[in-house]
Amino acid sequence: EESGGSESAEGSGGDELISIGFSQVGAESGWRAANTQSIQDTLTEENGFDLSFSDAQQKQENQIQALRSYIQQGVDVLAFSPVVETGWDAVLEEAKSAGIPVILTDRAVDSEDDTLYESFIGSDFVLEGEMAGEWAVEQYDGEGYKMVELQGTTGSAPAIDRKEGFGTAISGSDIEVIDSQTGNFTRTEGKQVMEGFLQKYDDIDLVFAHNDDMGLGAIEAIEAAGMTPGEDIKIITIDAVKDGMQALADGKINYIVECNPLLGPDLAEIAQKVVAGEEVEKRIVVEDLAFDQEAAVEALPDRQY
Ligand code: GZL
Repeated sequence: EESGGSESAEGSGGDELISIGFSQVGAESGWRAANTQSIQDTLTEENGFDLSFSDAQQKQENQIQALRSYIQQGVDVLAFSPVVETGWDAVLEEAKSAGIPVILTDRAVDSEDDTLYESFIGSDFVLEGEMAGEWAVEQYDGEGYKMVELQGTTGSAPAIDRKEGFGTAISGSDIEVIDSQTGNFTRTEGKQVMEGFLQKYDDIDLVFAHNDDMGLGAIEAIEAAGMTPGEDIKIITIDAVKDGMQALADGKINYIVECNPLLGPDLAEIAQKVVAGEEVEKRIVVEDLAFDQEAAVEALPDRQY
């Protein structure tokens, strides 16, 4: 029978599912795996969605291709996590012309025209960098520490913003950044870059890695060089995924700022509102905690990801 009244919260009335096309960055890190799990576990048929999901292997051209194919399919709504900030205006204009609303999750785009997307759901990466840097200053200022930085994917919002936030926080301290390179958010590349730093410098005191996975790679390199991570060389990372929290509890990392990957529920709620033609907030900031070694031991048993 006809579904009367306004569309139900579970979807656009009755048996009709909301078709959503999602372009994911890739599968580069533990964070990304948890983020993908959250989206796939939430945007299900029983929750009123018909999800089309694609993994772009961290390539922007693959994301643009996926978004174009979803536009062709005529999905009700598009969502994606932009691998880098720039280069999206054309495909976002195409979505707008096709009358298909777009939701950003996790990472931001640099588009001037914010009518190109309905909402951006994600953490405040500058704040994450500041939280990490402020702890470093509290713990290590005044000791002439030399620091190396493992940056995330070049041009990505988290890499740009975490670097900015950390740099601002340590600017009044005597912590000296002696080198900074991208490890592309992966464990393998984090290890390779750290090996290079260890060959180049013999006085590294601190590593700031933009995510746990690169920090875990740095741990492997530090141990292979016969040193003790967390003691000879301190490590601060961002994400707080299970492997990172275990290393923190084991004393191999000194501090982790969380970046919550469980964005599925927020995305589902915003997508339902957008399809129902309701107003949605342009920016939804996900709250992040932070953990030292003691807090990690406490929190580990209950961690969902
Ligand atoms: C942050 C997210 C970053 C994580 C990395 O929201 O975009 O990408 O910090 C992931 O682990 O690869």
